[in-house]
Amino acid sequence: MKLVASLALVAAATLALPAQAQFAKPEDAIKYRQSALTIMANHFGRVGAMASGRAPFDANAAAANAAIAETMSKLPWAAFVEGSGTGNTRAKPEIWSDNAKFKAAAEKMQGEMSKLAAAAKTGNLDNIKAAFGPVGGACKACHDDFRKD
Ligand code: ASC
Repeated sequence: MKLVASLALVAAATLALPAQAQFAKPEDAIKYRQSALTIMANHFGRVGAMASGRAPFDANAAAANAAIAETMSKLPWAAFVEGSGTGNTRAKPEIWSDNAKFKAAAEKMQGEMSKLAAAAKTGNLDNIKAAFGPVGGACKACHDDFRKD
């Protein structure tokens, strides 16, 4: 079916995007990953406000925000290119010297964020509360090891 084929192409192009990300200058890569993480944190924070009761629970908003955070969670990693560890960045050299560990930490966060997005889709606040903490823990673990204070 043509439509299915077209959708598959779009999906493939979208998934291939991060891996193909090209940056003219190290600063561009730094700006890109900081931007992605900023947007992710903003939408993750909106879900957190509901999970903690600081904002009224709105199931549709929670699902939409968690979906955005999940999408954003996939983007920063291709921008940790070699040579982008100095300048306007708190990235630690260990990102590149211990890259397998960094990748594992990044994947852990993405996995927890996907679980949060799935929980938010259920429309059940208790499911969201249960899935929220592990995401924050994964953010923190990576910051502890790979981000300067
Ligand atoms: C957030 C955010 C982070 C993490 C971290 C978790 O909402 O912006 O960087 O959670 O604070 O400890």
